[in-house]
Amino acid sequence: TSAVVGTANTQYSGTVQINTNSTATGFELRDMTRGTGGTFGNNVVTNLNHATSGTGTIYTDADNTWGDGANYISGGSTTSANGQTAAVDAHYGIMATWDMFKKVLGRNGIDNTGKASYLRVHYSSSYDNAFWDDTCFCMTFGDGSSFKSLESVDVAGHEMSHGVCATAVPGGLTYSGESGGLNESNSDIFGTMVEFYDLGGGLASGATTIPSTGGNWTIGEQLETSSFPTPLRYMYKPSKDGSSPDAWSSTIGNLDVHYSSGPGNREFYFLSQGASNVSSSDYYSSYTPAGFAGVGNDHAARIHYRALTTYYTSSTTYAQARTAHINAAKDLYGAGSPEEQAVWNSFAAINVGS
Ligand code: ASN
Ligand code: ZN
Repeated sequence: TSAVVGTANTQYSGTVQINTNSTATGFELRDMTRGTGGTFGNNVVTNLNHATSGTGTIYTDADNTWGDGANYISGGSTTSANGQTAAVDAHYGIMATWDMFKKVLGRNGIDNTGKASYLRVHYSSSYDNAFWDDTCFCMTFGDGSSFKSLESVDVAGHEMSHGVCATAVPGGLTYSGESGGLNESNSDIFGTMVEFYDLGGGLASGATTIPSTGGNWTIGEQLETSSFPTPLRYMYKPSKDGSSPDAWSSTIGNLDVHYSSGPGNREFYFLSQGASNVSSSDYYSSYTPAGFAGVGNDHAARIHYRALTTYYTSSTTYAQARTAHINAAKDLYGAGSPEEQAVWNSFAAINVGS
């Protein structure tokens, strides 16, 4: 077998080049260039064919041109059955995520030793979610029902980032209470950074920085349908989802982790973009300073990553995260740097340490 490059007609990213494997009988959806060891020896994509357990079957193809680029809505006019399009979207999303972590942040894959993962698609029927599982070291995607098929780049990046968090923080970041909100927020932050990296051409160019324009600050906007016509989450103003708070309060740990993530997402948005380039109704809370400068995606992502990998523990709270991010900004950019100041401002803006 040998590493080759195929063509993929994706649902969410257009026609792209993907890394595949040439075998004696055809081609395999196996990335010979990313991941070693693990269950399959490299990152691969498998077809669950609507089952809810098992490793699934690795996708194969006769001509190394994959998918049909159709706009799949399970239960809608176009269903994805067990087709390749979902598989190549997932594959592409993890290629971009893997490279963003490696090229920008210097992390060797999910666990920093390059251990391969696998991606299972067509989980169950009309399943409206995707998830990471520590025990299989794998990611799983449903075909959607209210949502389109779940394999957008930001969602793939979100799921793989759960694996990063689980291996980067000793013992993992406990998935309940405030630490659970920070765990979810970490996945939304890196899922969004992957989207900016990808849309800025980072995968093809091997860029070592993350651009600050070209992506967006919502999660799952590509999955919208007429029955669910909004993104899953709004990082710049979490309360737009109707359930997430914009700022920390002492009871935030009682919320579902996908809502207690809101202030963490908003803090990162402020850290990157500052608080002056959104309309006042979109950023204002009584804690928000009149306006302050952001440091851009690249520096914000490095600060966040250093805080996560160097200072977080399994029980980190919002107040402890603030200290972690201040220390990370000092380590990377110096005490008194604009980056350190932006961390103070961005946490104050979510009512932490204000
Ligand atoms: N898609 C969800 C997530 O990754 C699944 C879950 O609730 N854990 O957060
Ligand atoms: Zn998550």
